[in-house]
Amino acid sequence: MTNPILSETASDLTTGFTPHPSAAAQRYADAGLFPQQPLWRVLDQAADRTPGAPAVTDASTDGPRTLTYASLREAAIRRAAGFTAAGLAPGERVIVQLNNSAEFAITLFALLRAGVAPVMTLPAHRRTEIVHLAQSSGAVAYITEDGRRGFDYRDLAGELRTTVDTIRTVFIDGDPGPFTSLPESDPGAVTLPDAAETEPDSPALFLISGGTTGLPKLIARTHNDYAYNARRCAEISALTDTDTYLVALPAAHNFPLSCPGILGTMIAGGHVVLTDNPSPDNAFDLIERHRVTVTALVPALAQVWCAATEWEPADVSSLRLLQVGGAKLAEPDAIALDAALGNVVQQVFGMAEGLICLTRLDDPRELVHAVQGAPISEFDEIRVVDDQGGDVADGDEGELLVRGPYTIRGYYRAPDHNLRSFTDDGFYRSGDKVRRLPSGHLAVTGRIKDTVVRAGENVAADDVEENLLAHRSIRQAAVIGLPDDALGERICAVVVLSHEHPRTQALDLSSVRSFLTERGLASFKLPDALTVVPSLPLTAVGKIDKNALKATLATH
Ligand code: OOB
Repeated sequence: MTNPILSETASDLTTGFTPHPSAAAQRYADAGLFPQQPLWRVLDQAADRTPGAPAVTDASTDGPRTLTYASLREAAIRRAAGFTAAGLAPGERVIVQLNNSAEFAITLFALLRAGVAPVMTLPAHRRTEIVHLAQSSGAVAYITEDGRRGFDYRDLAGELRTTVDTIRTVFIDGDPGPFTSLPESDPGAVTLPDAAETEPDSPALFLISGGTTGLPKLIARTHNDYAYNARRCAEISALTDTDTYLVALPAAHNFPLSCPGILGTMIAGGHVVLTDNPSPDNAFDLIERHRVTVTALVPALAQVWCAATEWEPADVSSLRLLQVGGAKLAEPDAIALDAALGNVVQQVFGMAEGLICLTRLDDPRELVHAVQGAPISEFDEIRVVDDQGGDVADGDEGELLVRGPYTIRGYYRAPDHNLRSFTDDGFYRSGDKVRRLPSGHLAVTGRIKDTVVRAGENVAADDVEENLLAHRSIRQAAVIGLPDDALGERICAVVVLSHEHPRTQALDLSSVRSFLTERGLASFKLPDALTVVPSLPLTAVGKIDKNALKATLATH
């Protein structure tokens, strides 16, 4: 099957890539924001500075394996030579789908060294997403692993090869079956690209859009913008070579990859520990064993960690920064985390498309609990607009639009989406509803399109959710609209009970409605149905997946 979007020049990396307009690019470059080097140099420079320092520890296997910066660089160069000898050429795209491991780091840097652009898919992606991403990127190879962890990616590889005809090679970490093992070659036997051959404003890698509607889109991040993203996050989080960062979320996601994540930790010369098991019993042990200082979680996992501090015996006092982002961290949860772990929370509001907001280390704790952060760059241009596109006053709610040095000007090879997702003057329409404080901090209040249209009234899901979360018995809440003959849509509240709720008692709709009424919620916003579930479905990175919920509940 060939992709009709792709033209004859589809093999070219920059076909379908939207760079910054030249005036903006010049302004960013003149300000010295960008390193003007291939992203590969992040590892190369750390290996020059501190060759013997630990770079990555793979805690995903039974016997942990540590690579120093020098040995990681050497392994990456040998693998880059292997990929080149196997026929991968500079500018080509490959799909990478690996679990958190040292192989992930070696492979990522190997591809960057070989000038090949990885498409950073997540382990939870399946056939629909992988086929779509391979087609839209024109990928020539698929790099994944065997069936060690309950899912056999070699089956997916077989389907991919028969469906997408650009895929020439499949490389497997582990038992390759009918495919090829991850390669290694003598770098003397091949020609790897020179730093000077890399255009630093061209795509270094592709992230996947996190949206839960439709198929994911490709986000091209350049050598310059991605290094800048990682460096600013590392500076704001005050990372140094004494820090150890635990990768507990899927490593290919922007948050643990570059905010500051793996790349930011390496820019600072620190140590990266990777695990694919973020459960508190495993993660707390790793924090104790490796004296982990920084890690990043989504709110659902952070809640689990917070509860586990009550019974897990491991000493986690080395942790100085617990970054939480990807979805809204409720204020009571932020307060509880700070209390349980000692004022370690940093809120992170970010997107693969670019903009990253962080709370600052010296922000008052009350502010850290209440807002999702402030932009990391003085060059980030933020607008908060009403539905006519006019700017709202500070403190008022509106849609967040953003433009800046590390925010894309267009999705890769998606002209139709770009017409909708970007303004004429190049602002990205995030779809997020925010309030901006005079200090520049942003509080995220919801998604602009996340509404239930009930009997002609528009009800914002987040409004009802926030009020539900104030109920002692409710730990998590998702409000969705379900088709209804009489109302158009009916409001369905799906909740997870808190530990404070008496086990023997049901939570009933009428008592929840009375509770919400007492809080002052308008009667047309009250849920028509209440469903109690043991847990909510999550996306590939661990955000509440409302589409999955709607699909399950609509069939009931
Ligand atoms: C991160 O990136 P994506 O691309 O998976 O998702 C971006 C979207 C945002 O537009 C927003 O809707 C939501 O996820 N989001 C948050 C949030 N952080 C992200 N909503 C509320 N509060 C937050 N703190 O999710 C991502 C990328 C880099 C760093 C952190 C998260």
